[in-house]
Amino acid sequence: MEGVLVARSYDNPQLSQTFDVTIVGAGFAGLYMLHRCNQRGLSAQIFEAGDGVGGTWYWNRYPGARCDIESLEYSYSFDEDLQQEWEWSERYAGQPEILRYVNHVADRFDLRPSIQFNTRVEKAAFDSATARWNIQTSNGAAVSQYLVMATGCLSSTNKPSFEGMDDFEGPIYHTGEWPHDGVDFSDQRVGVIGTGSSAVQSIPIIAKQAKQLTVFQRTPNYSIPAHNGPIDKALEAETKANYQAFRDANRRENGAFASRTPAGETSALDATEDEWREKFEHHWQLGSLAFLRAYPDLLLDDNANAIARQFVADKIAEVVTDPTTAQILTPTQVIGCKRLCLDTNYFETYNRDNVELVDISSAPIERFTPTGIVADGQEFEFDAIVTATGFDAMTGTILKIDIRGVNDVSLKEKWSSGPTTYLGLCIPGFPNLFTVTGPGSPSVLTNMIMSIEQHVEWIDECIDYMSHQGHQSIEATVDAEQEWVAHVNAVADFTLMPTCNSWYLGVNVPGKPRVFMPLIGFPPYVEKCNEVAANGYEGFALTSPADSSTR
Ligand code: N01
Repeated sequence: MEGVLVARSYDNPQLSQTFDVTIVGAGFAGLYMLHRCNQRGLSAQIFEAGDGVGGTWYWNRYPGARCDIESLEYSYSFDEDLQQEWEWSERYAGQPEILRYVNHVADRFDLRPSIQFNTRVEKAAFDSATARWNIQTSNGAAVSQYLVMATGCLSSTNKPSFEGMDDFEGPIYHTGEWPHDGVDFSDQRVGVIGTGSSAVQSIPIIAKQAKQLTVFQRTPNYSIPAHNGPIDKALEAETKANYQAFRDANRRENGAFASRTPAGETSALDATEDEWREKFEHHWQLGSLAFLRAYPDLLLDDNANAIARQFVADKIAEVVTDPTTAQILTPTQVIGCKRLCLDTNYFETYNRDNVELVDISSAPIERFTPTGIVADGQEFEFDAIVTATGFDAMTGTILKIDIRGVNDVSLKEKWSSGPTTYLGLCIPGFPNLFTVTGPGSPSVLTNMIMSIEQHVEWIDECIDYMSHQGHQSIEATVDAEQEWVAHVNAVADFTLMPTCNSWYLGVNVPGKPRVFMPLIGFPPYVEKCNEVAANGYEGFALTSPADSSTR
C-alpha cells in the first residue's frame, strides 16, 4: 500500500475528505491562502495546531511582544476596504492588537468554517500514482492535490537543554509559547536567558514587575529606540489617501518596508565624523529598522559598518550609567548581521537597582538546580525562569512533519545538509508542495506580510494555470534548484550578513547545518518569480494525466 496512509483515528469524520488544497497553519500566510482558494472555488482546508488563528501572534504573548514593522505596513494589502477600515492604535502594534486584527480578517472573509483547529499535521506522503498528497494529522486523514506549508518562519521554539532543568522547582517559560492567561511576576526573583528581540522587548516590562531580574547574556545585541506611541492620525490619513501607491513603493524597497526612508546614496566612508554622527542621529530618531539605510554600504563594507557600530556603542555608553555594564552590553559583531532590535527603554532598564546582567559569553550556564541557575561557579536563585532563546527558524516546523516525496524520500534526508529549494517555493522530489516564505526566499528579511502576499498570489496563480492547462503535478527541477541555491549563497556572500552566528544561518540550533537561509533583496526576487510564471513555469516539470512534459 505504498503511498497510501491509514488514519490513526477518525474522531472527526469530515477529515476523510479530499481537498484541492490543504494548508498547514492559520497564521497570516495560511489565512490568505485559504481566502484565495475560496475565491477560486477550490476546496481547501487549513489544519492548525493551536486553537485560534494568528500563527506567531497567537503563540508569542510574552510581555511587550510587539511588531518591529509599522502597523500601517504590517497588515494585508489585498483588500482595499480592509486596509481603509481597520484602525491601528499605535505606530508599532502590540501582539494583542495584531491578534485582534487577524481574528477580524478570519471573520470578515468567513474563513473559520475551513479551519480545523487543535490539529497537528504529522505526516504527508506524495502518491505518484494519483499525484495526490496523503496527509495524516493528529485528528484523522485527508487527501489533497496540493499541499501548502504556511507554517511560518519562527514557529518552532528553540528550547535550551541545560543539565538539571527538570529539577527546577519553579516555572520555566519560553517567550514563544507564553501562557495565554499571562504571568504575574510581582514579588518574584526572575531569570531571563537570552538577549534577542523577544528578550529586548520583555526585559523592561518584567523588570518593572519583578522583585529582582537577572539577565543571562551570551551575545549582546544591537537595539535602537522604537519611539513607539499612538498612531499619527495625519500620517494615517495621508497613507490611506493613496494606500496602494504606498504599498507599491514599499514593495520596491529591498526589505519591502519603510519607503519613506530611502537608502542613503553616498558611502559612509566618504563622510566626516560630524557628518556621519548627524546622519546616524537623524536615523536613530526615526525609530525604525531603516536605521541601517543611513548609508548604502553598511552591510557591504566592514569599515562602513564599523562606523555605525561606533555610533551605537556611544549611545549605549550614554544611557547605561555603570561603565562595566555598558561595556558588557555593547556588541562587537557586524551591526545588521543579526536582526536589529527595536526597543522601549531596553538599555535604560539596566540602570534599575533590581536588574542584574550576567555575562555568560566565556562562562556559560553550567546547570539548573532546584532553586536556580549556576553560572561561572555562582548560584543565582529564582522563583521563575524565562528562556528567550528563539526559534529553530525557517525549517524547524516543516521538518517536524514527516514529509515524504517521490519514492518515499523524506524531506529530512533531503535537507540533511541544509535546506535547498527553487525560489524558496518548491522542492525537487516533492511535487505539488509549496512553502510560503520558505528558505531561499526573502521572507524574514522583509516585511513578512508583503512576502506572504506575493507568495500566496504566485501559488494561487500557479494552481490556476495548472488547472487550465490540464496538468496534475508541478515539480521543481534539480538544475533549477541548484542554480537557485548558488544564487542565494552568492548574494549573501556579497554582503556582511553571513559573518556572525545568527539564526539566519541556523547556527543557534545545535547540530543544524550552517546555511544562510533567506535571500537578500525583495524586488529582484519578485521579478524573477514573475518571469518564471510568464515563461510557462520555467525550471519546473509539469505533468498531465496522459503525458508528461519537462520544461
Ligand atoms: O530569538 P533570538 P528571539 N544559552 O534567536 C540566546 C523575530 N522577533 O526570540 O546570540 C544562553 O534572536 C541567544 O544568544 P546568542 C525577529 O526576527 C521579532 O529574541 O545565540 N543563551 C540570543 O541572545 C527575531 O530576530 C520581534 O549567543 C542562549 C537569544 O537567546 C526573531 O524573532 C519580536 C542559548 C535568542 O535570540 C527571534 O528573536 C521578537 C543558550 N543555550 C522576535 N540559546 C519583533 O517584531 C540561545 N540563547 C520586534
